[in-house]
Amino acid sequence: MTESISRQRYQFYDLHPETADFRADVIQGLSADAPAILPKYFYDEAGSHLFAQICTTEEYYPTRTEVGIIRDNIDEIVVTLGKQCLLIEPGSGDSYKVRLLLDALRPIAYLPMDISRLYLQAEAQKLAAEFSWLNVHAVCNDFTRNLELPYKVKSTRKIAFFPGSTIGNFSPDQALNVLQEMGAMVGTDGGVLIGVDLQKDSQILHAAYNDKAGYTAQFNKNLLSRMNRELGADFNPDYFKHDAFFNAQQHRIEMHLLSETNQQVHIDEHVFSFEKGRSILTEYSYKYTVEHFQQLAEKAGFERIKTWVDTEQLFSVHYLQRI
Ligand code: AVI
Repeated sequence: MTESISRQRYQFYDLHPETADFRADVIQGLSADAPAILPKYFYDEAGSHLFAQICTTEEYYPTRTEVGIIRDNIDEIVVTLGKQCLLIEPGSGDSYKVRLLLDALRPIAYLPMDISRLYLQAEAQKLAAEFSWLNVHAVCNDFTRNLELPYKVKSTRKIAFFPGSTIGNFSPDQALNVLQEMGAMVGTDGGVLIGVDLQKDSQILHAAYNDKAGYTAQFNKNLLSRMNRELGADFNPDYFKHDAFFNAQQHRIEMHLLSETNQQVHIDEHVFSFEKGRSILTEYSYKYTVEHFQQLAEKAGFERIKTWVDTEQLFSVHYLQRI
């Protein structure tokens, strides 16, 4: 379908993403030699709420640092990206950070993309009400599987906005693939504005994933409660311990749930045995150097146009242009 940007300011496109099968993925993940659960399952309602709380903690620097970088460099960001683009945000959630860009960037339209249909609709409509001049075209999709646009727009530059270092939750191979898909979506001359967490002193990293208030531990353990709630599992969250550490060789934070005792857990007819000290891997969060991320971006078919970093060199925001 080819269409010009419609005069109707709010539109909703449902690309009918396959809803992931939580039960099948959990059973497969827990049956593996190294038990693991995909990090996307953190984000049920309770998990999303806990993540928002993590972002407010003293120790979790990425959110406030990225916001600071965007605020401090907004003029240069706008000059670099250019106005009047089609601004696309895969995995837009509450569209919080894009609000920092909209008034200055004045995109022709903003396309938030999210798998959570009702949440997306609510947040996109809120945004359209808040920015009375903005075209908001919400797209319900699973960006990890399908990054097609719902319509073709000729002669408008497309820019993807991918903040928060979500790219770090993919392995480097997967991250390369995500960037390539984004490149295909934005096309020649299109670009990506992306937030990437940087390698740093391991104590700072350790603290960020082990906040004193315990929100990250609750966020991690919420996976166990979620399996109990939704799958009828019988995990006792008290018998598992939040474990997050920096793996310096792999340049990544690893989050695990460690069994504190020998125990068995049931889901349907499946029995999972955990010896004391056995772990369930729940998340990787890769940390890059500016140079390593640039190499990855180049491999994915982008040219790095500009990188903004905070004065403490904690976090980076890159503008990449598709070659
Ligand atoms: C969403 N993602 C980039 C966060 C991160 O830092 O990897 C998720 C998170 N996990 C624990 N704390 C925050």
